[in-house]
Amino acid sequence: MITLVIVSALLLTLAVGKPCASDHEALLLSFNKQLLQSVDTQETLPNPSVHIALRLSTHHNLAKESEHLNRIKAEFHDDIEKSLRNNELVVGHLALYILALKSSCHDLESVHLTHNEMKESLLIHLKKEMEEEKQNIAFGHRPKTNYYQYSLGILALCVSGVRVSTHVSQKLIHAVEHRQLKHGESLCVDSHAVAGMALQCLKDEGIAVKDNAELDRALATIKQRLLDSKRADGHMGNEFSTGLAVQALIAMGSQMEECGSAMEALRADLKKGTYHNPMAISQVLPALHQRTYLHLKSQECRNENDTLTLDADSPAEVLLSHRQVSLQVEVIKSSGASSVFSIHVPRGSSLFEALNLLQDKQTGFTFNTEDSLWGAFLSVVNEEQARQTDRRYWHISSDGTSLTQGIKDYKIDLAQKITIKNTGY
Ligand code: B12
Repeated sequence: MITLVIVSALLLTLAVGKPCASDHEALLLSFNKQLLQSVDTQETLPNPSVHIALRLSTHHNLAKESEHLNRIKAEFHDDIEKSLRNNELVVGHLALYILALKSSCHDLESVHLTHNEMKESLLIHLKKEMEEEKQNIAFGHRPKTNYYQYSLGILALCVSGVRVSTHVSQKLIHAVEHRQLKHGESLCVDSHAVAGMALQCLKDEGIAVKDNAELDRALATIKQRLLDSKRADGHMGNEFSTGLAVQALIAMGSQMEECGSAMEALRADLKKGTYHNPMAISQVLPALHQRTYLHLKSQECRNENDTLTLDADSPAEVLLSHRQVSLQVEVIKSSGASSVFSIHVPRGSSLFEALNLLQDKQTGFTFNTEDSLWGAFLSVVNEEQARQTDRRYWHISSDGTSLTQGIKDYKIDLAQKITIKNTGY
C-alpha cells in the first residue's frame, strides 16, 4: 500500500512538472504514419501544413519528406504564382510555404516568386502583403484575407528572423483586444491560437512592438480565452481547433494542469478515428508531440530518426450501406428565398456524395465547389455564388446545428435536414 502511494506521488510529481506531457507512443506513431500515407497521393496539391507536421515529428521518412518538399516547391509554388496573376493575396499560403521550407532547413533566399516579370524573395513578398493587409485593416477595419492568415504571416516572418513592423503587429494586438478574431459569428479559437504563437514569437525574439505592456496584455487575453473555450470533454473550441489551442498554450509556457485534459481529449479523438482529413491531422500532430510552430526557429535537421515506414496493407475500402436514409436539403439564398429538396441516400454517404445524387436527379438543385487546403469548399448553390470577396459564404447546418466539417468529410448516418444558407460575416 505504502509502495503504491509513493509510486502514485512520484508519477504525479513527474506529470505536474512537465509542460503538457504526452505518452502514448504507439498511438502517435500510427497517427504519424497516417499523415505520411496522405502525401503519397498525387491527386491534390501538396500541402505545406502537412509537411510542417511531418517535420516537427520525432520519427521521419526522410526520402518521402524530401520528395514532398520538392513537390511543394514545384506545384504549390506555381499555385501561389497563379493566385498572384489573379491579383489575389496569398498571405496564408505563402506563410505556410515559408514555414514548410524552414521546417526542412531549406535556404529561403534561394527561392523566389515571379510576379509582374519581377523576381522577389518569399520573405520580401510576404512583408509587402502584410503592409497591404495592414492598410486594409486601417481603412476597412479587417484584413482582406482574415486574422488567422494575418497571424500566420507575422508568425512566418518572426520565425524566419525578419523584423515585423510595429504597425503590423499593433493591428493584431488591437484586433485581439477588440474581439475581432471571429469564425462566422463566434470567437475563433483557431485564430486566437495562431495569434498567440505569433505574438509570443515577437516577445521571445525581442522584436520591437509599439507598447510592451499592451503585448503582454494581449498574450494574457489570448491565453484566458483559450482556457475559457475548454468544454466539459476537454476540447478547446471543437475537435478541430484543440490541436492549435494546445500548441499555443505550450508556446506560451503553460504547464500540464492547463492543457492536460485537452491532450487527453485529442488522444481520445485519435482512438475514435476522428481525424481523416490530412489538414486536420497536420494541426493536431505537433501538439501531441509537444512541439509548436515556434520550434521551427531553431530547427536543425541533423541526426534525425529515419525509421518511419509505411505499412504495406492498403487502407480499407469504405463500403456504403444498402440502407437508405432520407435527407432534406434546404437552400436559403441571400434574398431570403428558401427552397427545400428531398432525397434518399445510402447511409454513410458524405454530404458531397448526397448533394451530387440530388443534383443528378435534376430537381433544380445544383452546386459547385472550390479547392482549399481543407478540401472542397462549397461556393455556388443554385447558381448563386457566396463570394469571400463580398464576405459571404454558404453556412451549413444539420437540424439547426452548425457543421464542424466540410461537405466531403461530413457523413450522413441518420435522417436529417441540412440547411445551406448564404450568410454574411
Ligand atoms: C477563416 C475561416 C473561415 C472563413 C473563410 C473565409 C475567409 N476569407 O475568411 C469562413 C467564415 C467563410 C469559413 C467557413 C466555414 N468554415 Co472555416 N475556417 C476558417 C479558419 C479560421 C481559417 C482558414 C484559413 O484562412 N486558412 C489559411 C489558408 C492558408 O489555408 P486554406 O485552408 O487554403 O484557406 C481557405 C480554406 O480554409 C477555406 N475554408 C475555411 N473554412 C473552411 C472549412 C472547410 C470545411 C473547407 C473545405 C474550407 C474552408 O477558406 C480559406 C480562405 O479561402 C479555419 C481554422 C483552421 N484551423 O484552419 C476554419 C475551419 C477550416 N473552418 C471550419 C468549418 C467547419 C467551416 C464551415 C464548414 C462552417 C459551417 N458550418 O458552415 C464553413 C465552410 C462551409 C462551406 N461553404 O464549405 C473548420 C473545418 C474543420 C473540418 N474538419 O473540416 C475549421 C478548422 C474551424 C474549426 N476548428 O472548426 N471558415
